[in-house]
Amino acid sequence: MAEPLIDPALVEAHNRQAAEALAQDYEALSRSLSRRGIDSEAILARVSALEIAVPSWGVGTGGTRFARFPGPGEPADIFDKLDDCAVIQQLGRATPRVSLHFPWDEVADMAAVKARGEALGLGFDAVNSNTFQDQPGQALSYKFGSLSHADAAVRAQAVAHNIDCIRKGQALGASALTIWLADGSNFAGQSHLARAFERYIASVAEIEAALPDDSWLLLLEYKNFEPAFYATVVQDWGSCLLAAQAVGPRARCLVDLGHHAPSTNIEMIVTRLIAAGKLGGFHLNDSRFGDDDLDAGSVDPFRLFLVFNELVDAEQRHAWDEAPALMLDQSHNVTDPIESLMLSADAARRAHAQALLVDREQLSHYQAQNDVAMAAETLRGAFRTDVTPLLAEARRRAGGAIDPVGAYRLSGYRKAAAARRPQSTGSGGGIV
Ligand code: AFD
Ligand code: MN
Ligand code: MN
Repeated sequence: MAEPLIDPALVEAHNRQAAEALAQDYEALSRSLSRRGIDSEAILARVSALEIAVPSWGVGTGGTRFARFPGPGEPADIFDKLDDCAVIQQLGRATPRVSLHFPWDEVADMAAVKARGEALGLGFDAVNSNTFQDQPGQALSYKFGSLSHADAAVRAQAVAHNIDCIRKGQALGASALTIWLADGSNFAGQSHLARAFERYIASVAEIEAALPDDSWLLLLEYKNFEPAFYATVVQDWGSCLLAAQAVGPRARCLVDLGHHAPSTNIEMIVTRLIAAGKLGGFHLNDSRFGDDDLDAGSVDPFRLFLVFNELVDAEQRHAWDEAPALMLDQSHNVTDPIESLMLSADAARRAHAQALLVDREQLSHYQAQNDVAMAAETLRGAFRTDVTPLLAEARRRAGGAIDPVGAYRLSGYRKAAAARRPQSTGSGGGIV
């Protein structure tokens, strides 16, 4: 990290206080893993390599449909956001890239954004387009849709915006565009379901044709409802898969964990998309009802583990050419976003580590024998393993904080940001 925003001496001093206990706990964990035939150093190396992108919109305070309660020291622009993302990376060492959102993060000089990111040791992940809001001065409204709009002129405007996002992504050194489409209808009969989907696919195909080269991917999100409640154009993984298949090899599906009905078996969807060669990436978060955008693993850590379990299994089967991209997508109404994002990244690495502990040979054996209890217990045994010391040790060795939230609170970063940054006033509805 070229320019640490938190005093490294503070992190070091904070780490020193916890170092002895960590050494003991990591040693104890290593011993207990070794009794299971697992080399903790190998798991630590794998976990340290797991990178998760942070959404630029995640470092601001979100809201509900009803209100937004701004927090102190909220970032005012992309440069402030990059600072906050750099703090998350400095302390957590799991999130080296930022995913930008346009036009929210728009500035005249994208090279300056790239340069600032580099100075902070940050790279750039997938860029995100926004056709779910009208922008000041925009010629045509998205009130009744964008890429699937009945009017070709609105579709053309939305396509042009997405292509502009790709160009901005190129300037940043990104290599994917993520499209989340809010298009849909609230009343039966409002929109022609089949034609709206065809129009969406045709628009996405135009965007795909504008991708710079084969290293670029188009990540298509699906979402079961909201803001349209009767029929969302890309409402589920089936629609998303059909679209990605129709558009071509560079179009892939993005699984946002919050975009399913409660009790949906997301890990099964993951296996199907992998089988189709169409799993492009994830937006990690957690939810109880809908698109709650809560911290990853905060409601159902077992579900997060089961998703990572399928990813580890697929990797070991060589089921893909390219691992799916991991990104966080969350919104914070009642927590400090920096803390929440650090905790979510930690939850992702935890689930990954636990998934790496699954004895797959043993699991296959029990599955073949139809030994249901022991097959289930094989998974649960891995999930029950407390890998906290391993995650902390990975951070410590990478120069991060043993306890990122503790170090962050001690640093007074938020207070200093609040003194420096104008208080954000927006208090209307704030879904992001
Ligand atoms: C909204 C959508 C979706 C998307 C995000 C950023 O539900 O998850 O990724 O906005 O565009 O939260
Ligand atoms: Mn998302
Ligand atoms: Mn969402």
